[in-house]
Amino acid sequence: MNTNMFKAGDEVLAADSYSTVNDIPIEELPLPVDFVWGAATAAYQIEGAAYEDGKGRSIWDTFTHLEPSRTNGENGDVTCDHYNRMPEDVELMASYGMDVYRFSIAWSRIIPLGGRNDPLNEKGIAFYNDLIDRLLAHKIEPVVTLFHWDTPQGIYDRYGAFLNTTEFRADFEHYARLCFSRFGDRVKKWITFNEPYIISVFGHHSGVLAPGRSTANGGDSRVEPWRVGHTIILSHTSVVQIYATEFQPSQFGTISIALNSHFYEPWDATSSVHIDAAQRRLEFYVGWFGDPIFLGKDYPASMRLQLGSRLPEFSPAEIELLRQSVPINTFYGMNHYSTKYARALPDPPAEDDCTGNVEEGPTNNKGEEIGPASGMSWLRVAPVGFRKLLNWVWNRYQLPIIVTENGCPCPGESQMTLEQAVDDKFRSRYIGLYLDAISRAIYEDGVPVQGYYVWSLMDNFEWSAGYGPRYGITHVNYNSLVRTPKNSASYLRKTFRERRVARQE
Ligand code: GBH
Repeated sequence: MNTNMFKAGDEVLAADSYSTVNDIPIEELPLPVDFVWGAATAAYQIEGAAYEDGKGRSIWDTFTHLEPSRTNGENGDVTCDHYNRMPEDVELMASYGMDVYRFSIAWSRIIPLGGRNDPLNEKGIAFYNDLIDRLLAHKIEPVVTLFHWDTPQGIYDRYGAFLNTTEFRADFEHYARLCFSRFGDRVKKWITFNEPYIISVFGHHSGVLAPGRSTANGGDSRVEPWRVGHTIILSHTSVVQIYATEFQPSQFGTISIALNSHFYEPWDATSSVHIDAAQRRLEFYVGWFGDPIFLGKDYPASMRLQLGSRLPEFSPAEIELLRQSVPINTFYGMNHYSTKYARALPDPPAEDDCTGNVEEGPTNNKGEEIGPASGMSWLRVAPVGFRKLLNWVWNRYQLPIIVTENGCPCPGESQMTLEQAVDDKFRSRYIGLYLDAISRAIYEDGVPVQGYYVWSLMDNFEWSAGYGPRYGITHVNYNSLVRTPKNSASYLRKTFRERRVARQE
């Protein structure tokens, strides 16, 4: 089986000659006047205060304290301590000139045990109210993710969380209603789940992320990922229906989901076998969730064909619900970092294959690399693939796209002094190139792209890789917790000031 795709760490410590990206020209092409930019974070990665003010434990509090460690010996108990430093962080965002800020709510901070009959934690609710109010006072639009991986431990202990579709769905509906009713007077953009593919496959197949399940660790990698994905799709659909019927008429907001994917180029561009493999890989990554949610129909045919009865069925009533829910999702949230080559595997797929029987990597049949490596070996600079993914998604789903995450660590950044880290030319170039790809997609291809949220506002706890990789446009000293803006923050401010122009077409 393809082990390559599950390596989470793999930091690149030094730039090799090809890794400088200085050879790829940046054009700083225009973007529409109403294009919005901002930064994204997730609760567990920045908040800390893991046991403060009545917060309940999440599966990440558990996972990061397992022995032997599965998170590089590190945890998010304190991380950036954003929970206690939030006012300072909002000032920082204002100084960057951000239009929007995407953050996630820690479910177990507001419902400590997570379930629909469990007590609420008003102190946790007050924290998010304060954050939202401060953002609005600075004219920064809050974009809220309901779920960014930190399942309440309480519901995992009770019924395995995503493994029990009926129970999870009911608890998620209750949690979402609470968020809409307490925050929805001011929050106008909602994202239900962050990256269902990662929750399903990295959490319940390779076990690299919490809850760390795999065949070797109490799970069953042949079936659990598909069950988890099914639960996410139905829970998302219930919650968008709830929003549309109970809240949208008075709150006037929008709601969708954030799907992540690499783009895939065929390993051999002259062979239909590998061209098909690249397409199939995208269907297994994006179509898995996108087709039911945005097209209101069953999983892609390629998935049904390979997975048969391991892939759960939608009942006729569920298909009808999916179909009715399509128009409620008014944008496509895209998390995207890089592109890979897809090579068709010659043998029939393993029973636990999640890829569409594809091997993926950075090099094609001619030995060409897809692009220079960033600070992570999997994260290659490949803006052409980004433009192609924007087109692929638009062609398939016909929805305006918001880039809800994009960014990278610089090569060697984890080993740098503060002065070196702040001078993050590599990151600015990556961002510049990816913004050019957006401009081309908009003006040359006609793809409606509405916004760009850089990952991330600040260096933070990078899941299984701990505090190694630094994705922030703000440096964080994890001893003093001092924040220092990197030059990419000024680059973003400046480039958006200059390249947003009114154009007569
Ligand atoms: C996002 O996940 C998350 O939403 C965010 O929390 C995280 O901090 C950020 O990206 C940076 O990682 O299979 O070889 O491609 C991105 C999920 C994690 C998927 C890394 C791909 C690389 C291994 N990605 N993973 S590979």
